[in-house]
Amino acid sequence: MGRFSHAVLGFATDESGAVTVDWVVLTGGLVGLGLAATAVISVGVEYQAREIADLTGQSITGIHRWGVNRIANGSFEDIEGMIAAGWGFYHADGSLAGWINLDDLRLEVHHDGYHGVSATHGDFMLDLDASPGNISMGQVLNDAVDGQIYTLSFDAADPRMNNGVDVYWGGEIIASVNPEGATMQNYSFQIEGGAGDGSNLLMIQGTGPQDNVGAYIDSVSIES
Ligand SMILES: [Ca+2]
Ligand SMILES: [Ca+2]
Repeated sequence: MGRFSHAVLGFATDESGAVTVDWVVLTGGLVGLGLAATAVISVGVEYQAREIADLTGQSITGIHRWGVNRIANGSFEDIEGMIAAGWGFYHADGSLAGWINLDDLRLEVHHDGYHGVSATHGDFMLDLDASPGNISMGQVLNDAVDGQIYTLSFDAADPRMNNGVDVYWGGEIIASVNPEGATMQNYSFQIEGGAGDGSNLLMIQGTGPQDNVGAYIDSVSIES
């Protein structure tokens, strides 16, 4: 359930998997558009829904994606164009598909099984201590809805047991985790759209000794 200045949205998924959208207009702000005070619409009339959503400054396609991971390349499987190394892959300019490199260091994707760590999805995972140094990387959720609660989830392992993972949302630190050992552990947090500085920037940062081996992460997701 998302709260807006003019409307409250209720979403439900029926047994066939189709999404229906119930709109209850709370104020007279939309009456000028000729809408009924209460209207039930379906995905089939998305154009109308988009008009309403635009009034709140939000995209209906963004609001819609319940149960969909909003993080791009959160499993680090997109290695297109990357340079192969014995341990994995990297781009010469340090970049990584889907992610913003926030510290000018190289973002390095490692093979499943490296240092005894198994990726939790696919063939690759990310090392938060690259060559050289602890990295900071992030993604902006451009379509995050103010006040909407999202679930951030990722898996992390630390075979050297001296590294950690700091997580920031909207410029504020929300978690500092210390996985212990080579077995991936799942971490999950609730985050709110527009919280902190309002940037909707997720930032993940490696911590610990800068010795080219850091915590490994995989399966990063943000879902509503
Ligand atoms: Ca993966
Ligand atoms: Ca390290």
